[in-house]
Amino acid sequence: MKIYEFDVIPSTNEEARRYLLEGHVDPAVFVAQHQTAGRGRLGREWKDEPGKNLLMSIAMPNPPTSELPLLGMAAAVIVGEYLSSLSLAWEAKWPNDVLVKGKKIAGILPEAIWSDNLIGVVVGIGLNVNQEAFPPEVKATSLKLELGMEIPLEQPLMYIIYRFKNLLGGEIRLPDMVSTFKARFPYLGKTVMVVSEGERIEGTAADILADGTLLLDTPQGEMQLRWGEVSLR
Ligand code: BT5
Repeated sequence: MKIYEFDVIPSTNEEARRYLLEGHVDPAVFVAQHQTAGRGRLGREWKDEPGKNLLMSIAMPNPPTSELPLLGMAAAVIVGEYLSSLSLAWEAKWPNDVLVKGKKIAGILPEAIWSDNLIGVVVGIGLNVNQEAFPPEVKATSLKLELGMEIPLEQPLMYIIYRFKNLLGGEIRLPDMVSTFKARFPYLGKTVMVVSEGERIEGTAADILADGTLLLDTPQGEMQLRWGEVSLR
């Protein structure tokens, strides 16, 4: 997979999107030392200290699925596997955050890229590696804060690329990724509040289905949610 490296750009997802719109047929990776307009979901910001964190996007003209929740989950599990290799315990927070001791260490942004048709998918991954201070309003941590040592950014980068190659090559099965995600999701069986498409829904987190949706038992009946913000009640 070709790797395009940048010092400072607005957003690696944006660069990957442009690449797909140019009509390339091979998957590629975009990495930056710093983003000036790093994106989260729903117009939120992803912040980084220059040179400290892994900021990457994978452009896939032929993704193994166009189900974005599934791809986001697979990316979260891949990041989680890397954390396990460092003996770090991690949790998966639906739809696709990775937490260590309840603090966010990685965020994932899957995006479908359309022109007339769907032309591909971009999966953006931000992993906090060597950054030690975060804005107080963000409940975040990093590898350095958890491990007490610096990690070269190439290490998680190469691991993630290797596993995405497995995903594209069919050596990773998506149902297995969903199972792992589910096993790491600490809210199953608990009463949660989900904010989804502007609505607040309370219920019991009953299951994560094969397509990555969250099944919520509510007083009004079962609901299947594709995206949302989930918190414990
Ligand atoms: C995400 O959004 O978690 C997806 C983040 C994806 C970032 C990557 S970096 C490479 C690629 N290029 C991009 O432009 N984006 C992707 P969301 O679930 O909406 O979470 C965003 C929220 O996380 C913010 O509103 C903050 O509260 C918090 N946040 C911001 N920066 C953070 C950080 N470095 N670590 C932990 N939390 C952070």
